[in-house]
Amino acid sequence: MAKTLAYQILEEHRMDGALAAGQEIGLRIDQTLTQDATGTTAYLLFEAMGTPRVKTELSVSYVDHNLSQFGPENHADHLYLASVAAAVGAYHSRPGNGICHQVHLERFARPGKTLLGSDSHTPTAGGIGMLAIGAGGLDVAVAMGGGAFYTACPRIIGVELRGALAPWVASKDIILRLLSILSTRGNVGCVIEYFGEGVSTLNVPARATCTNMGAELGVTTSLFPSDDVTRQFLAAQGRPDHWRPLAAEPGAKYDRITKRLHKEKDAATIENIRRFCTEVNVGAADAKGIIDVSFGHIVLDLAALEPLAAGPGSPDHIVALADVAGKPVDQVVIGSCTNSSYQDLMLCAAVLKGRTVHPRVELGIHPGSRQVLEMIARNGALADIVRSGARLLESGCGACLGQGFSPAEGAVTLRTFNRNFTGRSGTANDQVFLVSPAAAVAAAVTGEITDPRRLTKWLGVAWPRIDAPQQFILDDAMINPPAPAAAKVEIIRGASIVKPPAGEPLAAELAGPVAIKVGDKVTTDHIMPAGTMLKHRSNVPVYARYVFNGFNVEGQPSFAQRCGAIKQADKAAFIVAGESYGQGSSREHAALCPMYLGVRAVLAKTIERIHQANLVNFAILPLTFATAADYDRIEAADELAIAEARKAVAGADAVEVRNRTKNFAFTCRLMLSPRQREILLAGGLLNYTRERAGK
Ligand code: MIC
Ligand code: SF4
Repeated sequence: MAKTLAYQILEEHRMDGALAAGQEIGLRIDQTLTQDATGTTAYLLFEAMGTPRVKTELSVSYVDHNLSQFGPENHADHLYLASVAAAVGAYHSRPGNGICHQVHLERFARPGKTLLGSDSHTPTAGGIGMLAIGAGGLDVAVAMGGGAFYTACPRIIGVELRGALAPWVASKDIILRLLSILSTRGNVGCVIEYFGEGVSTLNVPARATCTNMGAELGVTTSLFPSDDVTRQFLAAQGRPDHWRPLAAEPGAKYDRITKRLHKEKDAATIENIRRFCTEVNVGAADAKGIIDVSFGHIVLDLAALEPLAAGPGSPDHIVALADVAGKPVDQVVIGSCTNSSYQDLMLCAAVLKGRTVHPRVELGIHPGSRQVLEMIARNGALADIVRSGARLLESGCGACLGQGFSPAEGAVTLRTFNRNFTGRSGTANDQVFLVSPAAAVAAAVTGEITDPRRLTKWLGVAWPRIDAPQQFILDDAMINPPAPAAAKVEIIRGASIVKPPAGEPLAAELAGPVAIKVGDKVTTDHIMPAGTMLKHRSNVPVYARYVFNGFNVEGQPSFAQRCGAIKQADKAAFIVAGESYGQGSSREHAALCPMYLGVRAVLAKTIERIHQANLVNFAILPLTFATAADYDRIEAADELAIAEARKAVAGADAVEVRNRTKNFAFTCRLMLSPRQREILLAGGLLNYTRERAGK
């Protein structure tokens, strides 16, 4: 049978398990990446495993997330990361060198290889034809030690691109359109594979914008073929020998996808599935309005795409830019691993040239990497940006995760980022629209949401065609190579670098109160906020004080304090959640810190892939309601009990949970692979890995 591209790479890297969708497979990982916010824990866990040197072809430790350096903690992280990378054989990309995904794409990503990164946007490298997956730091640490990465063998969603984008319409609009079709829910265990004649019209950074934001769909990764455009990009990056042609085999079949949707709530999504997917079947609605919609592959006519935006609150609140045009804008930020490439910034510079940022707007620009910054500095585009009044921000993540540039309450801000979960900007009541660089810069000069296609007519700005450079400026001086194996390297550990706590083997019975009940789409940003608390990542006891910080009510005990009392009473704490619990980032602190506080089980309607794996890795039972309505019957502080927790984890697919307060029992599913069961019984992946190494 003709194979998809994803299955070709999976087959080349399979170490364990069968290549059948839904089955757990173990993959050989060629490269890993970590960043500072997840990297300190990943390296501390790697050290705890006792492996002296990394065993991958390449491991890179980036510093890009927390560059604010208020207080000593960030710098202490940088010193630890630089020294530990040198000691264990990893490369270290120093602060200032750029955002991990952008730099990895430029300097290291290779078609046909596998990459595991402790960051959910690792799939950015899929733009070059690499199978790149985001995971928790502990999974990455295991891969650095040569262990397989375990994940569900994916179903493949085919996305056929036809034609070419019109002027001012961007690859960001492709992925926003996909978000309007697939939404952020219900795509767990899938891979997006792009194909079709439209692929060759997109340059590598444009492809990477699509694969980057595939993370918002909740898919395992996204993948483009490796073709002549890829070859040219790698040659311009001085790496022609890293190219390898790759594509799906002719006649490869993509999976038929079924989504459970709500007739009214998801009406727009259903309509889009009808418009953009092949062979659509819409089932009949049940008594609760739930419909099964199944469809074949997605077809996007690039020429017909229009500029889009994701409205405040979620990356899948998609609106046509033309429909919100005219809304006054207070702030614009261009950057992030989604849209901060050379081409992105050149387009912005061309619009800003000879103009001043609109009087009501503050414009900030984070170049994606030092390479991008140097390119625009040397060709003069930076001068046009500076002259326009834009504020030049560091080559790093910055505003994307609330490290500065927070908007005023209620202020309208347009960002070229990938996430706009409420509060992520650092402001509780934020109004963040996610848009393409073209739409962002259009708003920056007009002071209102503007369809960028109107710029030509309104301001006489000709659409600037930005060609891929024949040669990028190459300088890896800010990437420290590892020290030779025989060298003695002192690992620098500041006071804030604290060994992460180990998990406890699962108890026979779990009993205790619901420490919190939350609704649908609670992201890891809600569970474990970044912002000003980010600097505590290397110190779990301190960072754990902020779990569910946004849900804490002044004058009442915080989530951490409630958990403290539960722990003192020698009970287990439970979390009850709605749909898509843990969506968003790979941050394992959203599992590690609750584990530290004594949380032993999460009961949710559905749990997102990376977070589910992180819960298992940190010995928290990921349970899903067999009957979604049981969620409504539980209240915060209810006492729950799982009498046979250990026995169920050892072998059952379901477990009975008793609500002792309201005196009823209900069933939860335990969707676990045999390996995950062993991990939970052992008290987490670290204990499990150590036990196996001992054997
Ligand atoms: C994000 O974009 O949410 C982050 C910050 O990059 C996270 C990683 C983290 O929390 O450190 C991610 O995407 O995984
Ligand atoms: Fe950094 Fe934002 Fe990308 Fe996360 S999404 S890696 S915070 S730029």
